[in-house]
Amino acid sequence: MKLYYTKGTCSFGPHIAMRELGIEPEMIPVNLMEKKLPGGGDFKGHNPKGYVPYIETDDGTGLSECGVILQYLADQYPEKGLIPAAGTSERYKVQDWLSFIGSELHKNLPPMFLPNIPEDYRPVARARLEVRLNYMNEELEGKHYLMGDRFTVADCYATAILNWTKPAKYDLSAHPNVQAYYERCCARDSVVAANAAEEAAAA
Ligand SMILES: N[C@@H](CCC(=O)N[C@@H](CS)C(=O)NCC(=O)O)C(=O)O
Repeated sequence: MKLYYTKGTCSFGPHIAMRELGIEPEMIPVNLMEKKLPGGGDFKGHNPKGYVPYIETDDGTGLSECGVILQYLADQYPEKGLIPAAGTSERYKVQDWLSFIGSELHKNLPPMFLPNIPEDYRPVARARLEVRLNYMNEELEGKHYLMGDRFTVADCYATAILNWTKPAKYDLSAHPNVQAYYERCCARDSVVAANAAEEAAAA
């Protein structure tokens, strides 16, 4: 299984899921600015969309959307319990979270810290994010993870995205359940291992 990734991006979500599932990925770093692979190869020759994450499975399937990659990975190892069975209401609830993270968190956090964003848009993104995190904070009341006691691929994705609260200088203490949840996710062996692997590859 090949994981095309860039350190510090959303590709960390699928990377966490792989570590949870015991998959040792072949990790291929992507230079996102130049769309280049190590050795100068053209990343868009693999993923024409030019963004990470991108995975190539052993049967040659290529997948390029976080929420789909995460479901694909978890479905390969149903016994690991990283996602409920397809067709169940729990599965739709995980998909609900994946979609929320993808459209409401993933796309509202980067405008707070990326360069080349009009300065007057930054507070707009911040205000939108705050509303979304208020919702998440309420949902996490009394829960360990987004689905309750069970860690799922939605938590893998959320961890990768909440990492950006650091460069965004967004103080999570205003959302104490989210803050405790994020710290709980970061302490998992899978997250520690994925971090270590990306650090080692960058060294
Ligand atoms: N629709 C994709 C978006 C992935 C995405 O935004 N990737 C960012 C990194 S977090 C990226 O590679 N950006 C570079 C680009 O868009 O050219 C998904 O949900 O997985």
